[in-house]
Amino acid sequence: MSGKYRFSFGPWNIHEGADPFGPTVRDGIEFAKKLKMYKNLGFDGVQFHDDDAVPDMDNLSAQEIVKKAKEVRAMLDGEGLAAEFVAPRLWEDARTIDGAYTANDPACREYAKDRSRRTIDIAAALETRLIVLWLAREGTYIREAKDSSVAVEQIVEAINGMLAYNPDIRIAIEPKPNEPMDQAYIPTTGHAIAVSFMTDAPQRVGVNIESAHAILAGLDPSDEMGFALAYNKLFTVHLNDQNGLKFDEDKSFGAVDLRRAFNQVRILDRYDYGAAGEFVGLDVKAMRTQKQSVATKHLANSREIFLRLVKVARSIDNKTVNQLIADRDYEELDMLIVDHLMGK
Ligand code: GLO
Ligand code: MG
Repeated sequence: MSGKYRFSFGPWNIHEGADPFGPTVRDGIEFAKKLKMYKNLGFDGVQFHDDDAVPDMDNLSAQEIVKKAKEVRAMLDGEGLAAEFVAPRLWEDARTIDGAYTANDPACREYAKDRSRRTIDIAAALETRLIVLWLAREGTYIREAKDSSVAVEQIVEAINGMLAYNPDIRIAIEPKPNEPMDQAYIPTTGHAIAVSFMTDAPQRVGVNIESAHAILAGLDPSDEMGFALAYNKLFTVHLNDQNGLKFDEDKSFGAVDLRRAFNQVRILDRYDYGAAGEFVGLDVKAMRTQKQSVATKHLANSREIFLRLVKVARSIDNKTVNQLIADRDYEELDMLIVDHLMGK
């Protein structure tokens, strides 16, 4: 059973612990060393930002970028790892201060589109077809700064450009309602799926649902997943956990609300998530307090919690569940689920 799911995380999920109020608390680990940690932790897939694969790419030619990315492909081969996706990092350069595809300055929008084409080249060199778009700065700090209707057209136009640039790629939009922006233009799964239908190839545009992002939008992650599954658009997931409405915490999966995690696992397992090659992706951060030697436990623990919840989900007495649903005795169903989660 545990063989059925393949797990992935990004190199940024092993990090030095800096936050907006304090510096790093752990040493950096070089990329090649991080790659060596994947298999030991039980992971088969690597999620990439474009510049995780090709650092300093804005100062390299398109040919140089592909050459570097091919070197990374060889490193992955050496470790027996797959590249799950590549995401353009469109939130750090000075040209993305006011947004990337929705920047008010056309030259900045052009930079974002060009950078996205380089990301696609990197994905091809790493032998993955999946591009993740976390639209970090596509939104506003004040309502009057941009036109929210034009912004949607600009996002669709950028996506169409990417789809045309390489007919093999698929794009998973990762919605998030806020942070770094006050208000993001594509805050939820519903928005992302609606955008997909405005593009030239809707079947190639889906979503990456992050548990914490759904929670920040006041929504239940498992229902968001169900919605995407109904549209055949759940291209990948970013599982983690989140303690209420505050900054994006990226806690270990299931660490805050086990029942909420259980329901995510239950719907993924019920709909055979992974059967079409999807990875169970994590986007989790170690606590700042964690010492260097144990700063990967959040990854191993999240995976372990997922696999244990698969067992829990599969061992539920569905006959009784169905009877209680038929009887509309949801109090008893509630108790049955809680009992089951408590090991009874
Ligand atoms: C931040 C996002 C971020 C993305 C990553 C891949 O809130 O979750 O971690 O998932 O940059 O695009
Ligand atoms: Mg994420």
